Amino acid sequence: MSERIEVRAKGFEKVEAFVSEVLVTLGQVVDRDEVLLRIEAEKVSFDQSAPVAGRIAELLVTKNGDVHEGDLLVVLERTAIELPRAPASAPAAPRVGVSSDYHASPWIRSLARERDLDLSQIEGTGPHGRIVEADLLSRAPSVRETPLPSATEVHTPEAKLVLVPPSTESRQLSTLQRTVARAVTRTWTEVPHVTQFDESDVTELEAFRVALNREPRKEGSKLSLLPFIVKACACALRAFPDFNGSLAGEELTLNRDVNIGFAVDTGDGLKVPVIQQADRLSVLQIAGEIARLGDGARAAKLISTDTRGGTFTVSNLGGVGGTAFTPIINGHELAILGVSKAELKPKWDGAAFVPRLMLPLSLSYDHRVINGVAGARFIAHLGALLTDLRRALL
Ligand code: CAO
Repeated sequence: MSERIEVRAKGFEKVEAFVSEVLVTLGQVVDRDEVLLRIEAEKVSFDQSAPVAGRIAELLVTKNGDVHEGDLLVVLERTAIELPRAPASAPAAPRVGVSSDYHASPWIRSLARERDLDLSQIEGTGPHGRIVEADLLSRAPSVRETPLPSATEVHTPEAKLVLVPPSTESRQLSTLQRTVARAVTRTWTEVPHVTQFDESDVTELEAFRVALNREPRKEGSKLSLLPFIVKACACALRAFPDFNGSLAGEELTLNRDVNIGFAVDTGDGLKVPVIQQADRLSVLQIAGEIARLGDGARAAKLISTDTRGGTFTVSNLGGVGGTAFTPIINGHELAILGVSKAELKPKWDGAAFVPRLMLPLSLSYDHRVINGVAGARFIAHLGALLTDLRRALL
């Protein structure tokens, strides 16, 4: 009569884990608590021990295989009759492939190696004279400071420490976060992105913006840098129509309208409302649209037409900080502009270093359609427009 005992992965919810070592083979007889597998998860290793003594009836994992919560790892066959072992009084018979005449699991052998202990000099106090962990600890008593839990331990060359599971709390992603997660995963995995970095001297533009904000205006909305950036992008897209397209399968569509989406942090997730026909709008009109759509996004009051038809996206993190980032292309568009925080930097003007306000630009584009030269030209053109928006009139 034999009883089958399933050994399943436990404690790996929401953790990426894989088998780093398989320490047993099919048919092998193991003791209770003998280590069967070593599992790596988030840079720490866990030992999966045998819950009972028995024979390995099924080994369902391989080295480097993924481990998920609840996976069946090993099936042990526990026999009613005690499994054959060497008698305790007699010296243990050498196992095939093992040159020593002591009885110890691979885990004990590796511990002994770590601690530089000679197992042939240690008398085992386990079943049938098997060397167990306590026998090693009596030789090196200082290594463990707290009692051993059943199966979760961290191993370092210096010591064996008990892993205290981190205190956690979990929550479900919101519907918006799930939608964004699916969309960015698709684009990130399907579209070969290249990100081109540059910076634009926006000293004069910023001075112009500050001066404009001091003027009383009917529209009322304060001008940030973003409407100028959107306007410059719209002009650049007119000059480089190949960036204003979309790719579906192998079919490239170039859009006649320039509809620019901009990323809004809603607090609950990311939304990208779209400024329709941005190339036909003035900077003040664009600022009005940004205010309207930004408020609508944060209040969850956008209607479907507010988020449709985008042909290019701007993600401005300049109000937050950072020097550069690699934005992920939105939907089936071909490019996206990431903007980081403008900073005063010393620039050589031919005679001396002068302080200039430099705006970091990060342009990600679909390399299936846009090549590196075009990417570099587009971002240089955009930078020149931001340095002197009068170029938009040309
Ligand atoms: N560098 C330096 N300063 C910048 C800047 C930049 N790149 N961009 C904006 N600023 C300044 C603005 O000019 C404004 O300055 P003043 O207070 O002196 O007028 C200030 O920062 C605040 O701007 P803002 O963030 O309120 O306004 P905005 O028009 O730049 O942006 C909006 C509006 C809706 C896009 C923004 O509120 C937002 O949600 N940003 C987050 C975008 C995001 O999540 N991107 C990541 C997407 S990828 O995960």
